[in-house]
Amino acid sequence: MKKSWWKEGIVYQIYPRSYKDTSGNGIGDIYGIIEKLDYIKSLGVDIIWLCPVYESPNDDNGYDISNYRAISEDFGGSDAFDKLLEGMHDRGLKLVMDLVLNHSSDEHEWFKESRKSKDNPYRDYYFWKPAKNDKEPNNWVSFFSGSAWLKDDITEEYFLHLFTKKQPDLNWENPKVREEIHDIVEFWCKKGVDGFRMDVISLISKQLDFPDTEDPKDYGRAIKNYYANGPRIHEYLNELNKKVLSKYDIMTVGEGPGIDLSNGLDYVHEDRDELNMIFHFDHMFIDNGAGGKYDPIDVPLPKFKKVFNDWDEKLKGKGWGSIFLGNHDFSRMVSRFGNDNAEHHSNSAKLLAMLLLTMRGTTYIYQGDEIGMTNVAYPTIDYYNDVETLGSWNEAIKRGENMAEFIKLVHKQSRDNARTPMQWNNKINSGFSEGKPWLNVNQNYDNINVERQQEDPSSILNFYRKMIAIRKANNVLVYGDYLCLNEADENLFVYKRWGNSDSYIVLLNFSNETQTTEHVDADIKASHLVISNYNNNHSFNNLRPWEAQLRHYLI
Ligand code: ISL
Repeated sequence: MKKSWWKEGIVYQIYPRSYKDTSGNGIGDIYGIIEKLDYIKSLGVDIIWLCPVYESPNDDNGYDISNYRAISEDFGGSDAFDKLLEGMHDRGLKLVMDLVLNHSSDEHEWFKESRKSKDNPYRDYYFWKPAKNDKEPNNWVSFFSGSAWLKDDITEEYFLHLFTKKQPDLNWENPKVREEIHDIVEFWCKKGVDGFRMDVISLISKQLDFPDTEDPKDYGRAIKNYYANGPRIHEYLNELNKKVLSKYDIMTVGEGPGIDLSNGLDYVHEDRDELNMIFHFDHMFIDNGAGGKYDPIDVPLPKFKKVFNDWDEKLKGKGWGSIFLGNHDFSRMVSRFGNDNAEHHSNSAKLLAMLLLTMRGTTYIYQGDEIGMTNVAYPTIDYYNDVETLGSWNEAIKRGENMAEFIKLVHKQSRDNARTPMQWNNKINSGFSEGKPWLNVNQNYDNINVERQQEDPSSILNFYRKMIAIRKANNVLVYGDYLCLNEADENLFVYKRWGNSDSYIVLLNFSNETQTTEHVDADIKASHLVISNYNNNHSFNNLRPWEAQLRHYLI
């Protein structure tokens, strides 16, 4: 495949609200990121994906933008941003901005105009519909509970909002909207940013007859069949690429709810000039039961492996993948896919790091995962901030659920698990802020923090550094072929990566018990150990709980 910096690069994702507060107002800011640039560089990563920092009323923590060209004063304004970009480029780090183009804030000038009257020139910037039989125009449910339509008093029509009611969906059918969007993207390209993560880009083209879904409660299906992959999606992406993106050396990664194996390649095929990469969610929604996220089911390891195997097979030689196990919208990866009990915490976090850094596709590391930050369990709902969590909580009350049980689901599934402040040290508020943090710090910061792990050569943090250095030094781990050697095995994930002259074998024990590898058909005997998460006795026959080995041999 064609080589490029964004295939070889390793991405570190920052949720700025929770990274580092320098002003004392309890909200992380851009100066905080600047303060930590040397730390970020020391990880060995190449690219920072910065979650939204634009002006926003923060109904959804920045994913509701009221001015696409201005940086929020809460985060330090545009001076801070310019300094950040300069500080990053000085260190050879690239910046990927988060762009939210499916919807704006209802406080954006366009929407303020749009609501005013049916003949306002901005009316068609959004989707307005009259009532149908005195009710909403259709039965669509928003991502955050309740109808996706809200009636506005001024004109008594409904507007579409697939997310909160303060996030009206933009009407990409309107060429003026697309022109505005092209200008915004060009504005940031000219500023010198190096790429974009495009929020819910799979949703930008709508089915204009807005058909009812068969079953609004079957949410996954509604997203796939009704909200995502609309009729003009590829035309819009192609146009954006042609008019703006192709003129710059930048990377793009589209967030893709509703994208699956049947259509994923259409977004990233190298001949199609649309996006470089997408985030699909096949492994992230894998534990959603019939009732969705708050109805979780157990996931056998083969099902998890199959997602990686199938996607690699689908994309290989034609498009490029994104490898991630967590972000600001999901539980902490070690609590979810590893084991965050004291005994297994460190090894399982390192095992997941090895997975992230040995798969084919660009690696994305979410802030705090490099020290194994875990889920949080606040005692009551009052501690939670996330609009999705609160919406689901209110729906559960309406359904008459047992809320003492439901809080346990919130502990497991809330997006706030990933949004607790970064744990820098064991001082007040984990070194995140001198003020009251906007979201409470996870109380395990005494034990899990950057400062402590810096000094410990066998820490999770230092394991990340080593794994990153290994990947960066060995392009076989980037471009080499991939094959899973044991898809059916319930406990072990074993795969190889190989090039013309050498090969790696990755052995991962996803269980709390020792497992034998004797039944795995692999050339393990001739290999030597490159790195492991255990310090001693590296038998390849028996893998201890959560043991991870990267092995190498010449072909
Ligand atoms: O968070 C989710 C599940 O709990 C997802 O359904 C998520 O809402 C979806 O992947 C879209 O996420 C993106 O757009 C949202 C924003 O709230 C998320 O933070 C963002 O990543 C709306 O802009």
